[in-house]
Amino acid sequence: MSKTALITGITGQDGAYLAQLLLDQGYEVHGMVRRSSSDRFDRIEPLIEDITLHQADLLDQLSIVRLIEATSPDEIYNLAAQSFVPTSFEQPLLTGEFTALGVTRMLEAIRQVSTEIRFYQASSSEMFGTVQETPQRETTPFWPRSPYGVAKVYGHWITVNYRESYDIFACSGILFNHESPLRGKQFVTRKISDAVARIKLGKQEKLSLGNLDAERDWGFAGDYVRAMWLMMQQDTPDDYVVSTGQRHTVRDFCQVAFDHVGLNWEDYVEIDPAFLRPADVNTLCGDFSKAHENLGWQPEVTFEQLVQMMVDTDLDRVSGKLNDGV
Ligand code: NDP
Ligand code: GDR
Repeated sequence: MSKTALITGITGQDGAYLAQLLLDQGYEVHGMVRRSSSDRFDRIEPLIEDITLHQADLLDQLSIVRLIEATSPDEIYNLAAQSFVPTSFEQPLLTGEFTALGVTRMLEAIRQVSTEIRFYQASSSEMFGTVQETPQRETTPFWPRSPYGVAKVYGHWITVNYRESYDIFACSGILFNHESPLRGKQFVTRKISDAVARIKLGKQEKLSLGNLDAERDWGFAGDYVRAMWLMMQQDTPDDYVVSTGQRHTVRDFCQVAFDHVGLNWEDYVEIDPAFLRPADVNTLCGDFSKAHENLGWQPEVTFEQLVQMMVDTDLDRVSGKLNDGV
């Protein structure tokens, strides 16, 4: 019998990749979307006939309970969050409501409807912040550096707590930065790939960035949603780091992206202090050996392939060959 999954945050980058993966596995897929004055379903447009969307909101407990009752999912993937770190400094309370308390609302709804439902929480490498050891693993202490990171620490521990208190199959995936052509344009990787395409095609002159020295462990979103699914198929729930184990700076990303179209990044990139953060995370690098050993998971797409894939897709978009609205 086919399984049923409910994805919160289905309109986001990971939601789109995960929905496709679950459809490919034969799941019935339901997605939670919040009400908006316009439908922003660009990322899931190709799947729209194959999934069912429902209105509910992380801020509204009753709407979540009703949604879970109506869809009777076997698995819930909680991807919805206020996910942009700079916004969390501007709107720390709202970030706490969505990204921290939203997790408790989901878990309470599961307690109320059925503790047989499996739960995945989208935890983040931002929880490591000022890193206490390198590479970071499941046992590395957290030291978050933004209201977003702090909210994710709460979401992580409340997931662990509900697993221990109520015997819920609840997993927390500690995912390091993962990108794709569906990444939002505010995040640095897509900001760069979009700018490279525009500059190459004569539609933009400069690219303004903040901290070029920041190091991230960047992987491909398509690989990372596979790890989420694998966690939910195990006999026992657990927490896993998902990463590539490779570190690159924002400067490296610029270099590979501009090189790909035959341009020198230093001719176009300028620093704008407006993009610096009150506190930044300087370096992140994950050890995914537990995911490799227990789940058989490893990343497939390399850093260079990822950057080139993003630049190529943005070249198609900017030149009008691709009109997906993303
Ligand atoms: P996106 O920002 O692309 O997507 C976030 C999703 O959450 C959107 O679908 C958004 O809906 C939804 N959402 C936000 N607020 C609410 C709300 N109040 N009620 C209902 N839905 C809401 O994020 P990603 O796909 O990149 O990330 C998915 C999850 O994984 C997030 O929790 C993120 O914090 C976490 N994460 C991401 C990493 C990454 O590198 N991408 C790494 C580690 C963790 P709308 O379209 O309406 O805005
Ligand atoms: P991050 O991703 O904060 O790691 O969170 P982001 O791409 O926003 O920043 C990465 C690093 O790049 C530096 N940077 C800039 N960032 C942005 N957005 N814009 C710029 O112009 C710029 N210039 C330099 C930043 O200072 C930072 O150090 C992402 C999100 O997806 C989170 O939801 C997720 O949890 C983590 O990844 C893991």
